[in-house]
Amino acid sequence: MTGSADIRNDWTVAEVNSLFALPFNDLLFKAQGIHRANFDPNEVQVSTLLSIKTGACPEDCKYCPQSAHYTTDVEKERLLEVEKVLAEAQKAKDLGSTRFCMGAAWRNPKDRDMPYIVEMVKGVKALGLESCMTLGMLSREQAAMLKESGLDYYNHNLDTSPEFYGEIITTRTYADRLNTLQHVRDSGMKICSGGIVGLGETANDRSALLVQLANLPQQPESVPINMLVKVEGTPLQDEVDLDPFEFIRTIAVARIMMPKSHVRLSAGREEMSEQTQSLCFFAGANSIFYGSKLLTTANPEADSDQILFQKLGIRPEARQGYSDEVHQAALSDAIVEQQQPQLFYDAAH
Ligand code: SAM
Ligand code: DTB
Ligand code: SF4
Repeated sequence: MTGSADIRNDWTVAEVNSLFALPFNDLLFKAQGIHRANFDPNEVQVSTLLSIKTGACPEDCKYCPQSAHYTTDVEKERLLEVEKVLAEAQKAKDLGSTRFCMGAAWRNPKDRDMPYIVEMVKGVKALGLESCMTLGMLSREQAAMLKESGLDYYNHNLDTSPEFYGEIITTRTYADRLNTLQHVRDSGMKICSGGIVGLGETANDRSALLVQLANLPQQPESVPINMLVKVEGTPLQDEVDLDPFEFIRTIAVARIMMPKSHVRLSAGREEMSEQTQSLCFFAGANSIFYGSKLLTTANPEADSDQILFQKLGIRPEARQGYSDEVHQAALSDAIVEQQQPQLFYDAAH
């Protein structure tokens, strides 16, 4: 065990399998109890994503519409200009987002890209937003440079279990991913790392992924759980749907194992009912991507999320370190604007 007393880094797959096997109500009750002991259960952190460099990626991740190995409808784009990125960050802020996450379809950033990346981070920070980037593998030096420029979070997912990983990605190894996470941790940035479910993995693989994440020397501050978005042209376009209850269970088990991390109900919300999403919040998810686009695929429109938050009495979480409402105001205002008598009625009964 390391770190805080209630954080464990010695989980076993067998033990996690038995959490998954609990009756649904027992599992959700346990997860909700742990959630309440660590977070305000009615607050959800809201992040907005932007693809700053789209398509033509040399990696072969079988789920990904941006891989150059597959033919999809994704339009390739060069690295966006800094001004354009900052204009999108401003829009995200106006909509009430507190974190701006920039993603690039790269194996790793090239040194010639770094000056532009650094300007983007500085600009996003100057707007008063938290910043996150996901650019592929990072060297120790690149991680230090990003930290120096003010980057708060770096996203790099383990995606699945070590055992199943080779079925999904062959162009970089699990060890490469763990190395990048170590460089990010050593730089002092916060880690955002999670995975995807619905890739055709087994229940044991889902447990093994969560064991990898929870047993890192220090648990990731942010844990995105993505449901596969099946994109035409990718090898996983016809993958069988994962039962939504299995997805909700995955969120609940992540919450139990990583009690102080934000667990993000990440890709796949566009295909989920409001009720499935609500059970994910009950199971301990307390972060979402907000805004009509993820990187290349659709996400629920901002106004439908505002309505969902209002129905559930969920408030957007303030930016870390800001106890006041400055950064909450825009989204809270938007939610108030969405309120209608019928919704008040629903919320009160
Ligand atoms: N290229 C960088 C990398 O892979 O590290 C950053 C961007 S990549 C799109 C970030 C993550 O998005 C992946 O690790 C994967 O978990 C998730 N992702 C990509 N395509 C997805 C899809 N079709 N459905 C769900 N999640 C997806
Ligand atoms: C993460 O775990 N999910 C986000 C973010 N990190 C970069 C990406 C989801 C991408 C979904 C497919 C797409 O829109 O291209
Ligand atoms: Fe490239 Fe990232 Fe997509 Fe893999 S997930 S193909 S690394 S953009």
